[in-house]
Amino acid sequence: MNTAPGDLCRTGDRPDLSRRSFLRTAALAGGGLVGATLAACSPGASAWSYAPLGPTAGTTSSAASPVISPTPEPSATMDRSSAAGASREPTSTGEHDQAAEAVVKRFPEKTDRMGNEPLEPRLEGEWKVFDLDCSAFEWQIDAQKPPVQAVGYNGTWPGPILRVTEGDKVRAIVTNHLDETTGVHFHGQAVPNPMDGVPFLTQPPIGPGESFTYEFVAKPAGSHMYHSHHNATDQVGRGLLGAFLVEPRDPAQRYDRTHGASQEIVWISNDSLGGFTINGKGFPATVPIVAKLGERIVIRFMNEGVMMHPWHLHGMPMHVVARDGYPLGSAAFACDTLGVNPGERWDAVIDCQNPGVWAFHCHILPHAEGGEGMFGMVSALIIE
Ligand SMILES: [Cu+2]
Repeated sequence: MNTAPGDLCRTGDRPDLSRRSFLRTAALAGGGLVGATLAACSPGASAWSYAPLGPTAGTTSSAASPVISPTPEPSATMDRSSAAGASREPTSTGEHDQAAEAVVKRFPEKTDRMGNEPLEPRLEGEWKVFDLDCSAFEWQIDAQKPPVQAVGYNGTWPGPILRVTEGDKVRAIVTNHLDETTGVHFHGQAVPNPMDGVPFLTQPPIGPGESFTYEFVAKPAGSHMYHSHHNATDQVGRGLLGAFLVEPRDPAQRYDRTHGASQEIVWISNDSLGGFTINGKGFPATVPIVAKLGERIVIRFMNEGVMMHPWHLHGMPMHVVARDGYPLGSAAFACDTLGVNPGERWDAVIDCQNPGVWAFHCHILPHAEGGEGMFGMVSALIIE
């Protein structure tokens, strides 16, 4: 497992993301988010290729996944229209500037706990066993707002990252500590039908206090997810979701998915109870991606929400190499705005060649910026 700079973002401590460090980088960029030098952003650029690895070559077997997050509305009960923040009227330009600056100064804001922690499986014979406990808990989307009543796997939103290799025998023992029924779907996996996790269609719902064991052979490889498939608008909307990553067995194929990236970021969006979030957090409690100049990183975008989000990176293009776990091969493309529909996963490689603090946000503006500044689906790529 790598310990890339961004990994620090996953801990509550974020030692490398002190205000001093952030401001230093902002200064480097020429004045922070606003003042950052505009980059020559030419999507389609031919500069990027599938050529052999440069010095940034490394393995991306890391389970690491910095958690990024954005800030929704203060209320624990979600109202998407007001969560937009756009409805708030600043009384003057000065007040707007004050609020906008204050929220940026809080970034990256520490919250009590983060999701996306890797969960190592137990080995039982040739089975890789994951224990998943469904429970209800309070979850901080933003440190200055009341926590939301969440549900999740193993106490976090998103749940732990489950990582296996193609062909592994996977056993997931799901125990329901909720006071409601549930079921787990391994989204993108070619499981035997009775293991598909759709209550009343392929299995009885898992009742409170009950357990259900899912067993299947991991395939196909790629970026996948696991989530509730029962009362899902509510349960997934409140955090019953996580990343299920299947590494290709063939090392060459593994390269096709990461292109030697030294840092991997799982980026799960959601847009229900907690407002507009990345990995269960809203700006300024989202976690920036921190990379070294020249580093190559890969982002696994996953959308567990109910609406499409066009992710826009300032300053440099993204090179999209896989969709729903399937490598795009010669159909890979460059862009700076990538729409990710509900249920989709897209893998994008970024060559961090432009130093500075770059905004990285959903470009549906009511999901990201309003009268009181930025919120929700906003983070940053910090290239040092
Ligand atoms: Cu959006």
